[in-house]
Amino acid sequence: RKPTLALVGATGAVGTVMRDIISNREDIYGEIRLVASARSAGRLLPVRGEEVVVQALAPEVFDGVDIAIFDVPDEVSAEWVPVAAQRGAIAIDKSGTFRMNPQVPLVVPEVNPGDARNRPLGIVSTPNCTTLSMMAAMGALHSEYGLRELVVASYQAVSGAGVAGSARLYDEIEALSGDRTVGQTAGDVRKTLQNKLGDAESPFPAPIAFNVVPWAGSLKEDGWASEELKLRNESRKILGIPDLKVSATCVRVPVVTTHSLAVHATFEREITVADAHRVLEAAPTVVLMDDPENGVWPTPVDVVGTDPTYVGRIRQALDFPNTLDLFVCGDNLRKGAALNAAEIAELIAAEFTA
Ligand code: 2RA
Repeated sequence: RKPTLALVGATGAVGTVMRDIISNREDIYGEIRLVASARSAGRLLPVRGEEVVVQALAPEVFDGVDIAIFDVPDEVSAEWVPVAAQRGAIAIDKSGTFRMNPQVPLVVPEVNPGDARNRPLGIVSTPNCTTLSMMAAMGALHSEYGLRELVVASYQAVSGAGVAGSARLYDEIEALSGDRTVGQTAGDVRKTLQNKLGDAESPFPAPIAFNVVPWAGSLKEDGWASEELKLRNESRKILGIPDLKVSATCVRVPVVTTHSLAVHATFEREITVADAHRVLEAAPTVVLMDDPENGVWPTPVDVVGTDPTYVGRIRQALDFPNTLDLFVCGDNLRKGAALNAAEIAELIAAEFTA
């Protein structure tokens, strides 16, 4: 039978992309319920070409639901994912709440699809978008060459911080445009933003237009940002390498959507650029864009709105044997969030129709 699907957080940045993705992939669901906070209840939103009334989050909305995809803040997931599971739905959760719980699989369908079947709590987690941006590529390389170490710098888009993140970048760019002297003196960008935008709240701890901000997420021990620790812990769990060495620096950049990562990856075995090309060309969800002589490499503006993981700038590290340096781009709202959750839902939906 066709499973009933609930999309929880249907009105957010990821929820909007999720409705689009579900509407454009194979139609495998019976009913689709849209769920959001009480504030959005009653709104009509399109999915599969039909307008559907948004329902307020409540225990009863999960009655009769087979699969519930959650894209809501951590604290909302902590409260409501167990409610959905208890009411019989298999919950696919995008938040950070359950990802590192040993009883909850953390799944990237290209890398560890089998893990989705082992879900004693009825919960499957989907990774953070920063981790996801490189997982299809790193999983493919790991399966042949054995990954040992990752040193990563991220270039994260503002929509990773939701609708408010994109809105803030557009507001700042508008406020700064027109004055061709701004950005040339320390403090002038902050001053102009203060004059034009006043005390309007920003999701970022520093101006994001005309800037890069070496901070993403919340403060954790010893000065680490939560995004950096997620990259480490989640990569280990997804790839099944508990002792994978990972060090990351996460940076927010003035890009609307699509995260990029500069990756320094060390393998058990010697690996050449040609080896990496062969493996990545064969990986169905990876697009190789690596022809530096002709200026071919991925950038966010060429990648945004598409599904694959794009890889370029692959180089054999000069001073590090068994190590490659490469650059990865992935749409943080699609593969980084909604698409991965939709793909997990499809794995689970297949159990209903099998
Ligand atoms: C960000 N990775 O980019 C986060 C979103 N979960 O802010």
